[in-house]
Amino acid sequence: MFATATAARASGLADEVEYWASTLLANGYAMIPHAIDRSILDGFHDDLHPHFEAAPFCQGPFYGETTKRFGRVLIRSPHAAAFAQHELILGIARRVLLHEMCNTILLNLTQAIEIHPGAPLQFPHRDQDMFGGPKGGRDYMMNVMWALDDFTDENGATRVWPGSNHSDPHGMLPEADAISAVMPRGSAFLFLGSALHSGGENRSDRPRRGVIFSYCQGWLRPWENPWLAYPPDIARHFNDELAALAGYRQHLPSLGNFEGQCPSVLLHGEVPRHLRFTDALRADQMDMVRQYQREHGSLAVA
Ligand SMILES: O=C(O)CCC(=O)C(=O)O
Ligand SMILES: [Fe+2]
Repeated sequence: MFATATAARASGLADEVEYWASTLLANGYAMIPHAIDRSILDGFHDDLHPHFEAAPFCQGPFYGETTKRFGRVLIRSPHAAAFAQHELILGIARRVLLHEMCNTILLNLTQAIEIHPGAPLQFPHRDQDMFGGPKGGRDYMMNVMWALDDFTDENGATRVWPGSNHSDPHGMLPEADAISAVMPRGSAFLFLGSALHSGGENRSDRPRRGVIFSYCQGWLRPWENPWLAYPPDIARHFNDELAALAGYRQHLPSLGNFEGQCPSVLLHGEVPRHLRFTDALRADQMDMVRQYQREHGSLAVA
């Protein structure tokens, strides 16, 4: 009975992941209304409120001088984990970002953004331009903008150019083609790293609060340095999946290791002065190594 219910739930989740991932890949964005429990949303907002109050306005025309931002959201509220580890959203991120050469995802950043009245349109951009690799037909990252307030056309809802993930990765598009992510608080607005977007203009008399959780392929250097944002003394209080998302996991083969081991070794008890370097290879790489050893008569073949 339990197994059947679990299997049904798993296949329901897989179908949902497929639905949202194909919408996202087709249009460059997808909006999931009311994607989190109201009580979690309220608790999260209450915890972040003093940080929004205390944060200084940003400097520079991109961040916006009438906009406040702060990072390290996982340490600002115990509710942040429910957003970072949202089961459906993680499923979508994995579906969109993982492939045979990319076996993990990372939190690319967590960032709270408060756009104040009078803020102008933000410069339209594609977030994956932070990464220097080739562009066009590939996605290195996926963003999730969580609405802490209702997002409206007047208060600076994020804008996106539908289908811009398929257009010239370096080109701008007409202002008139942008749409606003108008959504009730608690909704999640997903957009690809290749999608042209920007913060909206706030013509209302109240600030607009949102929080971005973004995910990138695990072989990339995340925008927000996770090991400084969440050093081992902090990350040891995270659950295993959250710690892995925050960088305490290797991307095969052995990328991001600590003394030849998974960096999660730093989160559990005493760390020995010397650790044993331990292979963490992709299956195809391990096969090649074993094959080589067989052909060359190595004594070390297991
Ligand atoms: O605040 C927003 O709606 C979007 C901000 C954004 O895209 C960015 O700063 O990269
Ligand atoms: Fe952006």
